[in-house]
Amino acid sequence: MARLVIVSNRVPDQAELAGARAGGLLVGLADALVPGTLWFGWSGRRAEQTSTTTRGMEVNGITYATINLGEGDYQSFYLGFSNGTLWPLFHMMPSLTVFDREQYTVYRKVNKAFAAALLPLLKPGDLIWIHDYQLLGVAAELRVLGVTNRIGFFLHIPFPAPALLEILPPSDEILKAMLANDVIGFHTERDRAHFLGAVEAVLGIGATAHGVLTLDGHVTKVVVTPIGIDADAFTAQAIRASRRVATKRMVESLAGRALMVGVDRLDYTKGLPARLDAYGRFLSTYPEHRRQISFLQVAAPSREEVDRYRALREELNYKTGAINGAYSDFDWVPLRYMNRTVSRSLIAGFYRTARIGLVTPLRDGMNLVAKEYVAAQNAADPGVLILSRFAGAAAGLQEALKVNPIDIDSVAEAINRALIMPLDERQARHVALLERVRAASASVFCQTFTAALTT
Ligand code: ADQ
Repeated sequence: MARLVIVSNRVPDQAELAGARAGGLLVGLADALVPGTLWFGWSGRRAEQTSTTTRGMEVNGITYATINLGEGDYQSFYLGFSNGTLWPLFHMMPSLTVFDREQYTVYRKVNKAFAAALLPLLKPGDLIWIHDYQLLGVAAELRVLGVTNRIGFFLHIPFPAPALLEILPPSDEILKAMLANDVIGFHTERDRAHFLGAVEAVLGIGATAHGVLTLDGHVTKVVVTPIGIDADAFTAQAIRASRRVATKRMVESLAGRALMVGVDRLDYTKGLPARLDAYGRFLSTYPEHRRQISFLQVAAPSREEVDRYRALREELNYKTGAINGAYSDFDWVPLRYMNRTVSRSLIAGFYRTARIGLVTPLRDGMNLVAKEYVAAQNAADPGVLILSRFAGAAAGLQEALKVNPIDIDSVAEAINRALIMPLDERQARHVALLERVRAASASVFCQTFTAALTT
């Protein structure tokens, strides 16, 4: 079997490999990580200059090869073009999107540096699988260096509607660079349609009925391969977690009240201010539920060097104070807000305890929290998933209560509906959802993508 070479912006560090820290990519790729695999990317460390050679480490037969990023490159490539331009634009938030030509030049330079550092590690027959928006140009740079291996690219975030992509000044260069891949994968049909529409609108290239594009004689197949989790393993983890002292203490602290849980990276795409507003609206509209519910929101710190993220943290602190100030009683706090990373094992216990999982991003590639929440439930007495229709996960989780996250009244209504939902309806929804989460698993994701890449 061909060796798989995974290329991503960040290579997991020791803490992520040990499961102590959040890492969506690691969860989704677990099945592809067989001994012999090579994983190449940034170490997460900054140096004076971006490295030209890699440093290797082997864990369980998998080789992790990393480079460091120069401080200036980190600012322009990572914080700048990747997270200040592509991240908001691809999440369809044009008003938050900034563009700086110099940052884009550095983005291209760093993509080239990734390709150059990877080149000496490649062998004939390797399957190269590149991940995410930071590395849109790596396949094209590898082709310039003469690499003829099969190369695939998977986008973990949404792909914007064509009219939005056209806002990006170098949209033509970026799309052309992407077409140096042999396979391009997206989470949903909507993302794929947006991409094909953008290629048509910007480059004038139409796809065949099977989503095949041809540029200068090179053929690219565009596929939909939604990422998933290992549901059975997560169910087992949640059962173990429910027996832990920490989970028991959490249950005791609820004093018989229903728990609602939200788990996110602290990011403006996750819709957290609107979510807190919706909870405030719920408490004011349904006074009968006051004192009967406790909402735990975990928000892991993320991209803290960026002003917008700092401002978001302040806003959430303020809103938390306002809700608790208005509704708390001496023996009841309506909102528990944890602005820190919590281990997966603890989170699994929170999910299982929670009567409601509240997942309301404004826009999300997939959202694995929705799938984890479903897998963690006790089938005999399952909780209810409230899910934004703008998460990729909504395309595959029909039995969730779907909401538009900016319509805070509809979210408040959904919370009420979930709280009063009879057991038989909760069970029927959960059986169906669990089946869907098990079917669209992490291993199916890896297998379908690598199969498309092989043929
Ligand atoms: P993320 O935006 O990071 O990922 P998501 O898919 O929701 O988001 O979560 C990834 C993992 O991080 C999950 O396993 C979750 O449990 C964990 N996690 C999230 N918040 C956490 C917290 N506060 N504390 C501890 N763990 C936390 C990107 C895209 C998504 C896409 C994934 C995978 O933005 O849309 O689903 O990649 O493709």
